[in-house]
Amino acid sequence: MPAQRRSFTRLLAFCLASAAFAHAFVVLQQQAPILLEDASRGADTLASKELVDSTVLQSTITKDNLLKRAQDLYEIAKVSVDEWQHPTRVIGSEGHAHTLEYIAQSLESLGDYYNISTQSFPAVVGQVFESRLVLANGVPDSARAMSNTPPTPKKEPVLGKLALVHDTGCAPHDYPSDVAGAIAFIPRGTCSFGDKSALAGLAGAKAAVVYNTEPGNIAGTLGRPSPNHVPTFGISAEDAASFIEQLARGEKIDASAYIDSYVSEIKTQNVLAQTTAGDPDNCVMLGGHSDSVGAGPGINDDGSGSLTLLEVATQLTNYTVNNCVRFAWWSAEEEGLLGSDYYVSVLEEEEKAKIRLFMDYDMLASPNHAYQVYNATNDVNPLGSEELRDLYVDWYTANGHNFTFIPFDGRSDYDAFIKNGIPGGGIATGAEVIKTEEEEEMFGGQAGIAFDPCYHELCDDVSNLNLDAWVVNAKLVAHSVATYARSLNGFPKVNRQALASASPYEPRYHGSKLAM
Ligand code: DPN
Ligand code: ZN
Repeated sequence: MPAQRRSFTRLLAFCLASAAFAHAFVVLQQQAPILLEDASRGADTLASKELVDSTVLQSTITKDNLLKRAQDLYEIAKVSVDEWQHPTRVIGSEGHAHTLEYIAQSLESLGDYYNISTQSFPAVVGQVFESRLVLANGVPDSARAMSNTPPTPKKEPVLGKLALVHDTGCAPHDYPSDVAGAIAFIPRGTCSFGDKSALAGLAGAKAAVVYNTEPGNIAGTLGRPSPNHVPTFGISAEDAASFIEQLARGEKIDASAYIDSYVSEIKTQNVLAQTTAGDPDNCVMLGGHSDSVGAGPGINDDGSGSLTLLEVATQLTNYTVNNCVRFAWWSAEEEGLLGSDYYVSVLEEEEKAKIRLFMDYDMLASPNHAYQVYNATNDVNPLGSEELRDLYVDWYTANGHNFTFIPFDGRSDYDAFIKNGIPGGGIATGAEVIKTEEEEEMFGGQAGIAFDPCYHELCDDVSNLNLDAWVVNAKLVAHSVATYARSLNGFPKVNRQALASASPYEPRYHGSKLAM
């Protein structure tokens, strides 16, 4: 990463952090008795507004407004072109920094309807530009540099003997003395790739190769960078087999490793906005993610969700609410749900209790769309998830739209909420999965191709949006907000005391998802 961009990112992080601090300061001041007069004046203005109503809020959603926002977001993604050679809003890019600014400034322009804050957290960014592993004069087909690997020194090849590591390579004594100055050859399993790389580094290895112990390749990440990491590859069990045998027989194998990459830990930010009106002990929360992948501008994933939130947040300011509404724009979703994970991880128990439900809005305008509802049932999710699911079902049904249920399997930002006892759910329009004949009958579009053929690709631009599906879903988002902002009567309350003894969970799509 060029130093110039790094310093810009740092500057932005600083500005956002300062803005958050300034804002927190203002909030504190408003709560001080001396400013009570101001606060009550604000309340008068709110009281003169009508209570939010679903039909009315839905009627404020227009294709023009959504499209304009998508066009703006694409222009923002283009700010990254200098450095990325294409539009992107990946964390750490200027396109993402400008996305955060756009969200924060749009919210700030809404006056004092919301308390706005940003929340900084660490995330790793990295890219592998080029790599090559040579073992005994041959290049194993399956060899791939791991994500977040450091480059080889001066981005030049390192040479050494291949040194077989004992057991799983998860303890220092698994690394024999001949690892020093060599390229460590380590089996997969038990501990993370990052741990293996660091132990190899501590044993003096110049580089490391982790080989699979089950059929197939390894697409892994070293996770958080460590000064002990060495340049690290993964190879398949098939490619490794003959080398393991040769090394076990005591034969020597020459190896060379080359990686051109960068990796660094940056700060990125979630943006949050909470209505000043409404019962702060009973909040309706919803979120989308502000970041895209590096490959493209992410206008559907998740421009569509995060812009819907912004539009609904804007329209909501014309009404008052009974329950507080909290909007979140998560960062680093694409790096493994980092922003939402961080947010929930630092919530006190009593703060968790105030979030009555969390609604996830990730990909609402896929070009070959289906109307998908997360099948969040109460038997395996916090109580209330199913009521939320049924709100979506009832709305699609009442408005004459077909829908399908999709697995509520933890692949988006709702996961940290439900794992912490907060009811959750959401809707989506599909990513890489291929549309079936039956779904073509239900939703139109084309069977045999993906719901979003541009998922995580450069072509996820404005032309990738299905605007009609987007409007439908944005109205449903408005409906969900209006319904619960008006009343949570009858919406179940989670017994959080009973939860305290709940068992820990195995995350699947989180930051460490590919680490072992
Ligand atoms: N929205 C996708 C992403 O951020 O990469 C993840 C996703 C895809 C979630 C399909 C649910 C279903
Ligand atoms: Zn997404």
